[in-house]
Amino acid sequence: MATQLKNLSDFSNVTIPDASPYRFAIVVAQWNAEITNALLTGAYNFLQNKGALEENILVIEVPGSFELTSGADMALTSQKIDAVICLGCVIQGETRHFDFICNAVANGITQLAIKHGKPAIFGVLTTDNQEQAQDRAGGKHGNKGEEAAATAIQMADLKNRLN
Ligand code: DLZ
Repeated sequence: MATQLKNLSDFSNVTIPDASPYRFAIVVAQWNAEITNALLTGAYNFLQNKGALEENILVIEVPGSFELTSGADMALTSQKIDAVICLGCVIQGETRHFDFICNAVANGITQLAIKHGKPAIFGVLTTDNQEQAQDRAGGKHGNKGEEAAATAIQMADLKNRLN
């Protein structure tokens, strides 16, 4: 049964479908682990709260956000997964690394969804500093891992209804 999502300002009027029929992979980067672990907790708990079974949530760690695309591709290729959630945190530094990683992962995840015909969700924080990241990983701007999980459920359900 669909339930009304609470506590997320951007999603407050959105009805999130029942997640119990679906299998999810959460691919999480280890760089900025304090932030990405908080995103993981938000995403994992959200999926469970919407009915996803523990055995239907596969968590995969990759070194950095740049590796999210290949980790998610491996999951979608080798496992029966309905949607993959990519979680990472890229913080602006003094070099252009930030731009390369952000562009690569955004394009990579887009291509991944098209290649597999399955939802691949961009749950990557791209911030100027640590404080902005904390604000979005359980701080004053909520937990973007929860929003990524909500999107994954919505898209898995959409694909199911279109099939
Ligand atoms: C190298 C690097 C840098 C400088 N910054 C981040 C970051 O802020 N967030 C993140 O997730 N990963 C970072 N990385 C690591 C890259 O994502 C990647 O793991 C390496 O470039 C190896 O491919």
